[in-house]
Amino acid sequence: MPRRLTVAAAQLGPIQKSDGREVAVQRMVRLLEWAHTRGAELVVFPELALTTFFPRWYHEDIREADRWFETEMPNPAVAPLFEAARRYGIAFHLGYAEKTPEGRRFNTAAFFAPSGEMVFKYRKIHLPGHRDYDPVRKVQHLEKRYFEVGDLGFPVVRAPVGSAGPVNLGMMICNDRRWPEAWRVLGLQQVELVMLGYNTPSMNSENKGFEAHHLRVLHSHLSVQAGCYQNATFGVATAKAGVEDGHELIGHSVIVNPQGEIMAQATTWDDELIVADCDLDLCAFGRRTVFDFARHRRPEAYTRITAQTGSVPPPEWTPSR
Ligand code: CDV
Repeated sequence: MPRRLTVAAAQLGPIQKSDGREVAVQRMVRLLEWAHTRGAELVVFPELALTTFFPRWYHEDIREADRWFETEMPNPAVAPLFEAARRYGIAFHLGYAEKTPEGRRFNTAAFFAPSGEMVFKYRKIHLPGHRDYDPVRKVQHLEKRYFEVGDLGFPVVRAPVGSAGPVNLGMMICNDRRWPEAWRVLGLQQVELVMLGYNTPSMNSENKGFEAHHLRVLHSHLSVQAGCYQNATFGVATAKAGVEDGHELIGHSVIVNPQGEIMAQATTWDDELIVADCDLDLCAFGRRTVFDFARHRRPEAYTRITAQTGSVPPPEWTPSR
């Protein structure tokens, strides 16, 4: 009996700074309605889906940014989303800013069963950007100011989803997708579906404010396609897209199969749903052939991966005469 799962990426168009959570939630409910119409059993929403991408705004006192954070999940503002998920029987992944009862702040994603029960949570590990106001940048990227590095590792959980039965589920958030180590940690736990949301500015503000548009999208797709292929997993990568208060984010959300092929791709910078039917048995094929880790991996040769953070120059060879 094939294990088939219909998944969707629910891309969100821009959310302006002045938009309250009810604006985002209303749009997300509409996306869940579309997902239901199109037979999706699992929906992935973007990183920090409930608000504008606030790390572009500097606050001297980080407590001033607390209005962007959720102190509990679910909460009254997201109740319509949870009601819609229950009504349609759809499981979903939601990215949000989390402030814990101890006052710790994380860039978080959680996966919920249609009942609203939280199945598991992930806190972003690879935080890009900087901690202090940078006068040289045209746009700030203050994730290192507002969030702590995630403390939950890269968990994979086996949980029943839709008609597929139990599925090995993993998560990463935005910048994590550029790090092969993150994918491999999920691959080593036999992940079958990686859910990830992103907010990627069209401009690389570390590159004197310019980088060709097509490279931003190429690098995003390259990372997800390579990660899926090399770890024999499906991936759903969902963008927040379009122009938020004058600042442009790339779209191009994709669903990728374990061969690294794009199965579906968003074509707008707006709210858009893309859907794909996944044959989860394709993951086992990758895991027993080229990426049979038990047979082919050589961890004894990879010690630098965990022993070292920055790169070091290699020994130099000079001609003897
Ligand atoms: N939200 C992100 O993590 N954005 C980064 C940008 C800053 C490069 C990304 O990897 O897309």
